[in-house]
Amino acid sequence: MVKIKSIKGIFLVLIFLTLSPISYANVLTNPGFESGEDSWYNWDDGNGTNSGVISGEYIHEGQSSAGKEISGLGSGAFGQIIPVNPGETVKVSAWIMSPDSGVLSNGAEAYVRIEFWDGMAPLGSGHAESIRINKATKWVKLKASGKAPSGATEARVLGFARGSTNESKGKVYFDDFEVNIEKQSQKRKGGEKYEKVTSN
Ligand SMILES: [Ca+2]
Repeated sequence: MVKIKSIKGIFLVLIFLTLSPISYANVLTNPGFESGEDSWYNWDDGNGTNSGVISGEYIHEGQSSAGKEISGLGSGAFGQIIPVNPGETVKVSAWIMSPDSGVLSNGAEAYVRIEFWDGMAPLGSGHAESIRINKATKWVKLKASGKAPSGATEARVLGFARGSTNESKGKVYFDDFEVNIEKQSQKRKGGEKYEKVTSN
């Protein structure tokens, strides 16, 4: 007698991976400049064209904001350094304005910028920017979002001011930054794969 072995059915249970973002509440210290420059660096590219001051003159909330005055060709920023891991998404928002008394003009512009660094130097990719303002603007919330590339250990969150010509000028104020870091977590559901074999 020949023993016949037949496969009556093959059951596959698919593997489901659910991706659910884990988000951290605002990770910035002193996000609204109420403690002056505490935890922020006030960077100017060295030729004095982007001096920055903590101001009580134009405020989105509280008593203070961070102001930059553009006068010519150059860049400057108020920045804060956030530790990140590759693959995490950095979401930034900030309020920005340019007053009638110091209208951004002649190629002066301001925006939110995210740079990813390896701890020593900026990486070659992954940076993100919001839209730019380049004229008198009432308080407006700008947003930018970037994903930390391979090798990233920190994100630099910047309120960026830039003059693109020698005639660029104007003032810009930043207030109430918010930074959330989103990390994707993988949950595995199921994971079985088997054959049901019946012998006759
Ligand atoms: Ca403030």
